Amino acid sequence: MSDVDKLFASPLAQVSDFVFDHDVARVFPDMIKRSIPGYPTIVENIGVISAHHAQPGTLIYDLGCSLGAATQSIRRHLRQEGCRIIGVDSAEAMVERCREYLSAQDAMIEELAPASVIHGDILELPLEPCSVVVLNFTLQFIAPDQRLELLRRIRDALLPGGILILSEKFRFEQPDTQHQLEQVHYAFKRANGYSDLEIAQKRSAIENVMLLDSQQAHMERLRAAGFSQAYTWFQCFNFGSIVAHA
Ligand code: GEK
Repeated sequence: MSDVDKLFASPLAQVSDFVFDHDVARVFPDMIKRSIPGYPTIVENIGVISAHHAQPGTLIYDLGCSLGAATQSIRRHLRQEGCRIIGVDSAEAMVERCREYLSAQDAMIEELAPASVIHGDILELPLEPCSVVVLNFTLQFIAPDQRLELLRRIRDALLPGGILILSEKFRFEQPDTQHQLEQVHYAFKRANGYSDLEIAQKRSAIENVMLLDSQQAHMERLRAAGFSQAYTWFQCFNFGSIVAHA
């Protein structure tokens, strides 16, 4: 169902800012697996962590769901009765394909928790009371000055005992650490078949649209948003995932 990512393989006269369009949606599963170290582990364990914390009869949100990888994982692991999952994404191309993937999952496995996908902006979507919210590599695409407000709204929507799972690419304050982890990330991409040209062109395309925070900045913002506890449960190179408790 997914093609091999060759979007940046040929020299481009001008590298435009990265957008989540039909071309990206077509190659997305291949692109994200070959670009984010630990992505399959993170996605699988978002299912485990969500199933551990989900409360019966409540909502679970997957914000910036793309093709619904996290939603599918949650559905595979969830055992609680009466939960419903809502995926949200602002890219129409992603939403269309996500619905197809979820229908395919429904056709293969019986009695999964119902999941639906909303085409919309998570900055404008009113959030209903929920027990789990997932932001799997989405917050880094939100304008920095909107991030705290979004986290506050998520915190306010979470029921007592609820959690947010926040995965991000991290920036490191220490220039040496930043350099070393960036280099090893490029080595990971080369090991997955990306050329130096692809790596350089993708980097130019994404640098204006994906603005990174340090782990410390994330922790401070989560605290400011009202979360009582937050910890990193996974890290591979400069990518990681945090659980924050309401
Ligand atoms: C996964 N979570 O595979 N509102 C809604 N969606 C948005 C917004 C917004 N304001 N801004 C960006 N997006 C997924 C991967 S990808 C990460 C998430 C990546 C969406 C955007 O359209 C894209 O689908 C997603 O956030 C980010 O588990 O490509 O590195």
